[in-house]
Amino acid sequence: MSNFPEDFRWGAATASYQIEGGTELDGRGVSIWDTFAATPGNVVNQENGSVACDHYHRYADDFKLMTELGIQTYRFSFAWPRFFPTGDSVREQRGFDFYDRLLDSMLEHGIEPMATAYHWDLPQALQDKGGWANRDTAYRLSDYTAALVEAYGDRISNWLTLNEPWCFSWLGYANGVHAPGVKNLDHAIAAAHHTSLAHGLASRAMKAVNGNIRTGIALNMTNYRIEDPNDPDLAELGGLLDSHINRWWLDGIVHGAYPQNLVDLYGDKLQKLVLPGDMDIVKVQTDVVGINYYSDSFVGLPKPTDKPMSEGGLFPFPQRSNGETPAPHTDMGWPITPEGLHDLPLRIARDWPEIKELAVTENGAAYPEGPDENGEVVDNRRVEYLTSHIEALGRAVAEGAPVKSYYAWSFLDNYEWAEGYAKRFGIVHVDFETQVRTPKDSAKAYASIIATQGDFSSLIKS
Ligand code: GCO
Repeated sequence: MSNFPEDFRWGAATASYQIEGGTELDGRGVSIWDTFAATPGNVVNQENGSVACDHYHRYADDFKLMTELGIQTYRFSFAWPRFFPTGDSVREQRGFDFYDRLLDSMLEHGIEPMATAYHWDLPQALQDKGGWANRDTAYRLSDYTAALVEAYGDRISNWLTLNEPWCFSWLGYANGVHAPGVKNLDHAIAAAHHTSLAHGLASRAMKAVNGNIRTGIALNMTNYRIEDPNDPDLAELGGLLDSHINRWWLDGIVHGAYPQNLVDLYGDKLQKLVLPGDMDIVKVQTDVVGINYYSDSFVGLPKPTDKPMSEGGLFPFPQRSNGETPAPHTDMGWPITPEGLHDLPLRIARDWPEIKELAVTENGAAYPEGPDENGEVVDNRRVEYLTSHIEALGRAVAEGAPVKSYYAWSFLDNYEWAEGYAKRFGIVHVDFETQVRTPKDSAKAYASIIATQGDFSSLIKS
């Protein structure tokens, strides 16, 4: 018996810079990730997305493989620099034409699109003017997303404005481990506000073009497990972390206000950025919230590695976080905590009941397994990760969490940002020398889950 309703949708997710390649083709402009990857020391083996999975030329075969696995919906992202190479109003028609072909192929294969307008590949020309630390970028994103809906709103119903604004604000502008590699607290706080503004502006601009579409946002979220909730310092830190990762964008969208503990902490660094009327823009009808969930976070005794931001730490507050996390871990060093995908959707439904639909827009694990002597990819740990998380999600759905879809991250092994190609998240193996795709055992397990609508009783071998 499955916990998932008949209309629950099963998908897979990717992102433009991570799979497309073709970064020099058809007038595409330079993105901040091209620049960041070209800077020695930023990315493992100084790898970049110039070829990646060559999806730019192989998308039809990839969609064929998706249909063979029974994948019903595909979360992909548009590359802003293909449409507007310098981030202003100068259009590159070849970019529009490429995604026209890609979308038609997707639809011909019977796959329902979910489009992410921005998945981190900002035109470099905008970064040259400050990027997300510059308020104007929010308005440029709004114009860009309106142009996307004008071109594709007749074929795409489900749109996400931004992917993980926390990541590209704080990893990009606070500790600089992601593009554009800035290390500046003021810029990070500005990016955190301007991305909220961008979602509000873009959501309205997109619906003004086509009122039939649904707009959303994908947020990386987690459950903060505090080792000793009775420890006032840990409780305070857990509250700051929860506001920082989980509440900032959702409180803005739903309540038109940022979490008070961060407003107090940031003080004038934030107040000077928030102009009259901004929070009325930030507060916006959001039809679906995408949850990118990988693992829980543990707030406990300090670790020697905990550093303040001034020494490269990640958070703008006293670093007493991240106690030793329980094993086992994935190849990214993330603890494996499937119950978190039961708890988190229910927490969101409890704390933000105004959000009527949730989607798990990313969930998956990095493991290195490749083809064995028989050409099979036996990735039992990823099979276990996916089945345990989907089983936990099913219980949350049965308990009332309004989750309507699940997207495995990722369909293909791909460019894992600063890790380059060293970390493999795909349910399909990619040989980056030959571009040969090989469905892993996890792809076959996922196909079974889809075929049985997540009925694990039928999957558990008798
Ligand atoms: C993210 C991005 C993905 C990553 C994935 C694994 O969540 O960071 O959306 O592009 O590749 O999450 O880190």
